[in-house]
Amino acid sequence: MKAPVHQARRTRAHDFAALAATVKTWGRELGFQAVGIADTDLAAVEPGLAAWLERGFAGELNYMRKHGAKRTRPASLVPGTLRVVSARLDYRPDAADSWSILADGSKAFVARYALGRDYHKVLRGRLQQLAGRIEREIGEFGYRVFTDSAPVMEVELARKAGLGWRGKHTLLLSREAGSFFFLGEIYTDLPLPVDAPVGEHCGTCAKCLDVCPTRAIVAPYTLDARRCISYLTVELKGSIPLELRPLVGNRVFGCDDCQLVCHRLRALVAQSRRGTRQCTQGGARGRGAAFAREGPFGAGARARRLGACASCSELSGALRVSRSEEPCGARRTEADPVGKRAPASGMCLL
Ligand code: B12
Ligand code: SF4
Ligand code: SF4
Repeated sequence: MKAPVHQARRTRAHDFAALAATVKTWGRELGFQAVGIADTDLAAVEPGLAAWLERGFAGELNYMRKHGAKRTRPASLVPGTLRVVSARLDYRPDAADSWSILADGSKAFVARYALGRDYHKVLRGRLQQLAGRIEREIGEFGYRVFTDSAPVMEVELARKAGLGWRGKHTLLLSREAGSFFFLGEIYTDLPLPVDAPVGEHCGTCAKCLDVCPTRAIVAPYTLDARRCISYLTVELKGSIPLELRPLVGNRVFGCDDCQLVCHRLRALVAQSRRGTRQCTQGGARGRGAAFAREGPFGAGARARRLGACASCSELSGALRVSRSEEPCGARRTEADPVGKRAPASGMCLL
């Protein structure tokens, strides 16, 4: 991968509008469901990010406080960046059983995003291939690829690139996929034409705020990460605060409640159930299968190490589960993934 963006040596003038269209076609060929292009002006969200940090909503997410203005000024992170090519990769749509797993105390719920391969590697690989195709077409150019791997405002950039609108749960939503997708991007010095944002469709709905077990969405578009079960079960290094434990329930890795309740996702799940949902990944097992079948590692593998079956989220027989109101004292270490999950879920996995 090219390190800093440098001035491209382009031997001929390019039709950047045609190139943008070609990049989107290649993106689809590489398995992305949508690709859009944004400029780098994030001035409108800078005050919101600063306020979020100031209110302490980042909790122990120290990486959110580092890097100064690099997060909101792409050219400070990668000098020369003019445009951001933003890409959407859908993950498993088979959310139909989620509520029944959540309601069954003998099962452990793993957020749907964690059931496939490590998305960082999958997206990065595909974005790198996309950049490689551009390079073969136009010659050397400046770029870097990212996915959840650097100080990048991914959701806002994707919104600007027309990939969807911001839901009140703060995630990006699209008509086709709800919010069950990952985002990744290519920072580039190519002056590609930008896409227009799409309209927002939340209206007066507030279901995601109401359903959140820990009331982490403290206002529309504002999340207190310290209360979010995703933070508590995936990011937090210490024990989960006692008062939040009963609310975490059997969610052992991440949380999807605010997405599952959303009418956009529910519509897609219903289509999936009826078999009328069109496969967008070309796999015989339906949308999401291509992503899932690439092999187990990353978050999915971490979940499996806990004894949670990737496809049904049932606890394996190897683990006996007992409920514990008290902190079990287990601490996260790389060598002891079970111990590290136990306090998170409020369950003692002995
Ligand atoms: C930190 C982080 C978290 C934290 C905090 C989440 C958060 N909402 O901030 C925690 C650990 C809780 C988390 C959880 C999850 N995450 Co996360 N996370 C990130 C990360 C690394 C940074 C997000 C960030 O910048 N937060 C800071 C806040 C301040 O930013 P913001 O939400 O954009 O805030 C703006 C809005 O509030 C806006 N705003 C304020 N008022 C208003 C009003 C209106 C009208 C509007 C429109 C906007 C607006 O202004 C603010 C400032 O810009 C991104 C990857 C990345 N580099 O971007 C992934 C990312 C957002 N996460 C992702 C995922 C999948 C999840 C989970 C679904 C995982 C799970 N199932 O458990 C949950 C969802 C929880 C939720 N409801 O957000 C995906 C989301 C994809 C998508 N469809 O949008 C991302 C993009 C990773 C990726 N590459 O795919 N995550
Ligand atoms: S992921 Fe769960 S805990 Fe976090 S905001 Fe959504 S519903 Fe609330
Ligand atoms: S549940 Fe309602 S408010 Fe929340 S993201 Fe979906 S449409 Fe928007």
